[in-house]
Amino acid sequence: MTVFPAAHVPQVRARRIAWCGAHGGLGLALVWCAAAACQAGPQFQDGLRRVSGVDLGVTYSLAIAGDLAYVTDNQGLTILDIQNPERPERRGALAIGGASFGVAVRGGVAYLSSSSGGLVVADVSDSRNPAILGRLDDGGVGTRLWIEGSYVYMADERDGLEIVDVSDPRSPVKVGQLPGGGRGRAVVVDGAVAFLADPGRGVLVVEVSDPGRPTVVTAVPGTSSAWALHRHEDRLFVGRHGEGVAVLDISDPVAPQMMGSYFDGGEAQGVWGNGALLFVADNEDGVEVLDISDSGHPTKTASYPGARAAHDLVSDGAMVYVATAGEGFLVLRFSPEE
Ligand SMILES: [Ca+2]
Ligand SMILES: [Ca+2]
Repeated sequence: MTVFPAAHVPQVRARRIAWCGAHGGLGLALVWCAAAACQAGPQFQDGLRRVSGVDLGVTYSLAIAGDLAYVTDNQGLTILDIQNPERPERRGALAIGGASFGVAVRGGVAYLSSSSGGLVVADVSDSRNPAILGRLDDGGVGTRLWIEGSYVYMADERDGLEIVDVSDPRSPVKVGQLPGGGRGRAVVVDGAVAFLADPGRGVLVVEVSDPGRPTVVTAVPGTSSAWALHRHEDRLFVGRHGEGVAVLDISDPVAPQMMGSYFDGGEAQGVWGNGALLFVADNEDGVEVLDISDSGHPTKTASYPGARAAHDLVSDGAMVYVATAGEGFLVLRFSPEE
């Protein structure tokens, strides 16, 4: 649910585009994919640099839309203007009566999970004055979520996966829940299939063609401790808490195949990948960047331990926006030529 403005494309990227030729049309992420494919030998050197930060205390998750970052914390939501990444500015904040561990934003509306187990729908069209439109409280611990069509798919530490009809934002209605619950931490939806990260059972493939009856199809072997998810094209990136990251081939979404994995300590709580790079919010290890141009053999290419207690991140392949417990919101820049 993340959109990046073209203004965030760094100069180094422009040089690589010229070198490799045109690969436009499918977004910024493909540019890095193409750039990596054009080079031989070692592709990246350690090049993560701190750009700026905003001390928000403990932050948990984030979404980027346009020039704004939506960051969740112990009070709920803080909105930052990141048009100038070197000087993020606070816009507004929204207290929801507790912490929020996940956020998605679409069309001036923010969907926030609540640590008390429900969903909060907020009008953020005026970023200086966000306001709650509606909420659903059903217990559990809401974590990360995904919006698709009229539904929010929310992972829940008690209820597994919940599907909420938000066609009326003032009155969200839960229409489906995983039978038996589960420990949901993150969810990605791809058509009729949802991938749910459950640290107890691993990545669950859930059939969601009938939102009223989500059904587990399979659990992917080797993904126990699954905590974080990000999808790019036919690959699903999995952060495994205390077990590193895994790359899955989901070209057949109901039968994911393990392509490769990497672990050198840390607790991968947030992941963001494209064709060539995988950014990891590795909790006490900070932020790490893996070269995944060979998905079968990920290798670490950069790290920034200073992003202490990194919980989640979003990137466009160059700018990296991080929710941490150590310093709040951080902006890093990945420049592999440095
Ligand atoms: Ca719940
Ligand atoms: Ca690590």
